[in-house]
Amino acid sequence: MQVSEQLEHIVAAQFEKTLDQCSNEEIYGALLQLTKERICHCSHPQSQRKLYYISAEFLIGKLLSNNLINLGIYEDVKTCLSSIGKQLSDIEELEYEPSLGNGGLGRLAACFMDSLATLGLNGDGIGLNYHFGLFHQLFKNLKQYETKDPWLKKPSWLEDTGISFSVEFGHSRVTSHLYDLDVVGYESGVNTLHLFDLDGVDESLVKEGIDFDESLVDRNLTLFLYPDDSTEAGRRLRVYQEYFMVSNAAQYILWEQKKLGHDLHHLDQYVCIQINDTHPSMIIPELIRRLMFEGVRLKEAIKIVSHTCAYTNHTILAEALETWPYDTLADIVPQLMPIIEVLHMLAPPKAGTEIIDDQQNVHMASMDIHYGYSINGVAALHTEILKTSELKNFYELYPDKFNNKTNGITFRRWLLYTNPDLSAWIEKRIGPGFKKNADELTKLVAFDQTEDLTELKAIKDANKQRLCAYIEKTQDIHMDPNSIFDIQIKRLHEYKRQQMNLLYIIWLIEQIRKGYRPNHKVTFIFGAKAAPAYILAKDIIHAILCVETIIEQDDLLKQYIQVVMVENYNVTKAEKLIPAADISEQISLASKEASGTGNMKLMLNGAVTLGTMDGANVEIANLVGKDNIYIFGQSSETVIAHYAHADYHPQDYIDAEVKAVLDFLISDEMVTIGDATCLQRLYQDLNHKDWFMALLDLKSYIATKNQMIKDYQDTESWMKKSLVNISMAGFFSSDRTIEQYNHDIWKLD
Ligand code: GL9
Repeated sequence: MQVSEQLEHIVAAQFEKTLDQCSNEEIYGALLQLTKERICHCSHPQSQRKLYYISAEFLIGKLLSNNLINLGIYEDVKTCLSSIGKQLSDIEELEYEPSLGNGGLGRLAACFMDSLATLGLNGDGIGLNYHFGLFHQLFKNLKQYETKDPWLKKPSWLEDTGISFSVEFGHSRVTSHLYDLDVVGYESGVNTLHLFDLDGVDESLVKEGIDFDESLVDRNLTLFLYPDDSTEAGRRLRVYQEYFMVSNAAQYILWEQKKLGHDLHHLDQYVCIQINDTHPSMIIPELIRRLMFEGVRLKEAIKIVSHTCAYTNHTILAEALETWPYDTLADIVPQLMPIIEVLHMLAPPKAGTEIIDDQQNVHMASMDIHYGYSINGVAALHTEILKTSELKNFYELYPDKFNNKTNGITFRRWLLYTNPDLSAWIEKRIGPGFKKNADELTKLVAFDQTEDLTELKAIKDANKQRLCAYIEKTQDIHMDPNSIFDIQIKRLHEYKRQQMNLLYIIWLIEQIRKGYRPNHKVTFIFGAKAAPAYILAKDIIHAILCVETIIEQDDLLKQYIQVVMVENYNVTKAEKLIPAADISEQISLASKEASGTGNMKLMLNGAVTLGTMDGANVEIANLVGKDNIYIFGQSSETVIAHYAHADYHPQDYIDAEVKAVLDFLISDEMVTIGDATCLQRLYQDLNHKDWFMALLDLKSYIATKNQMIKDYQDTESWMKKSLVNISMAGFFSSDRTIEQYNHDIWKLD
């Protein structure tokens, strides 16, 4: 049936109207139903062996357009709507974004779901159905405030399966409820994302703040995406959520496998489980326990599970390598403790690889590594660092378990959807094959004639205009589309060094005031949320917003520079920002950004990277060559050595020029508009601690960024760089990543 015909049918049945009589809300409802009806005709991949990708986060973003694209009816729907004077983008605005993740790790899981379905691989996701996603960020008095983010509205993509399990804790027992979400592949099959929830969640328990009351666990367990691990209550909530997730996962997997008639003694032949960071690590003892309920003896259950589970490490930052006090676990999940004890005792006795350490802390990653059959990092450099330093002791025990899987992104969302004009430009030159085989993008390098590049520039300019209109509409800020758009969008974290970017801007302010006249206006765009309890991150946001205001109110400065901090950065905003970027800021302290995926999205959309040799930047640099990327800063070896010798002191890097930049933070003009306490704290930190070494690289950052702005003047040569970046981005398709996972780890046939 034609799209228009089907839509008319749906609205006639649902609302007794014709399409042109419908409100946008009604059209949204109808499109949802149309999509679901079409998905019913897609088939699930059917291999014997199945992957279960368990993750505490799936940052899926809005689904309507993505599903329409993958079903191949996006253009038809657009045309149909425009025939009645409507725009798909207006309808899309009505959809709430499911922000079920904090950042890259959750978004990666979502890209993986898309690629699994697209490649026809039998792999489902398992996670939690948080009622409130990552908080909504508001700026008030030049500071971040957090408000709740309800997203579960009707109509919704979620399907109630009626499936439920019982999950026990030390002091309570709860009943779960499973909701399923279809994940449609591009012109291919469909997989399922299973999101577990509680039966009796009480949304009214969330007042203004976001806090957890353990006595109400049967009503609030899945209320929010773990918001705060700075408090004991926050950490305990996390243990509750993690166990709830994996206990449901274990029960679901065994239920499904038994239904398929598979012999649980050979579970490892039929099932592989990917443990996404340490949040799902308790799946190991829980699955062992559940297998024992099914009559499998302990030793055999351990062996089966060890051949079933594989672990991905996403960061070397200690804060994310979870360890839980033994007593906390014994209190919340006492049933796991005998098994964790056994796993601890059976593991090879090697210093630094203990599951339970002398201080009675349980190390989740140690359990994953001893009892998983594969351990992977997420970019070549990151995996090397795991092997040679962070997980060195484990690597000596199990060299064969270690492997690298460089991250990727789905090109359906991050190119076809976000940048339709660029997609058309590409298709006109190399045909449509790149949509399924991203490597074909390399054919583009040949299209570097003036006409090609002029068109490419026009596309970038139009995307910048669109972003300007959007920012004007949403934040009432006017931006100059002819300025250079220098974009840093990612979680706010000291290691990502938004503060270093800010110090550059301050340096530039001081230069302009001394008489320097930049030859091109630059708009510095930030998008970042700070974890609610991360004080210094919030101070950095405050300082950025203060500088934004100072420039805005200064007639000289605003001719040359502007700072725009985008409020409530999320997937939807990323989709609008990325196609408009000229410069992609990837300036983490070398060794700290495991991979990054925003770097890949920006490159694919023609931005040129300004970055350190960190994470996947290293691979980007190798692919595009040194003329098409701007690299600065100290190497990861140097940085790791500074930490090892504890010999980094910010004072060693403060000369008169740097001092002037730092002093600006607590200058009268900052303190008059800002909060002196916050600004002082940031100032003191940078002067005396600077744990993530912003000052180490500040000078080379300034020089490299200046060079970049200068080079932008030569439009044709800049656009060539942009073209090379687009052409070489094919390697970063998540289809490639997933094929590698499948080939090396999952082996689904
Ligand atoms: C992260 C890394 O910091 C990123 O560099 C990496 O690209 C992604 C995906 O592998 O994983 N690890 C991590 O804990 N987060 C990452 O983004 N954190 C969040 O998403 C909150």
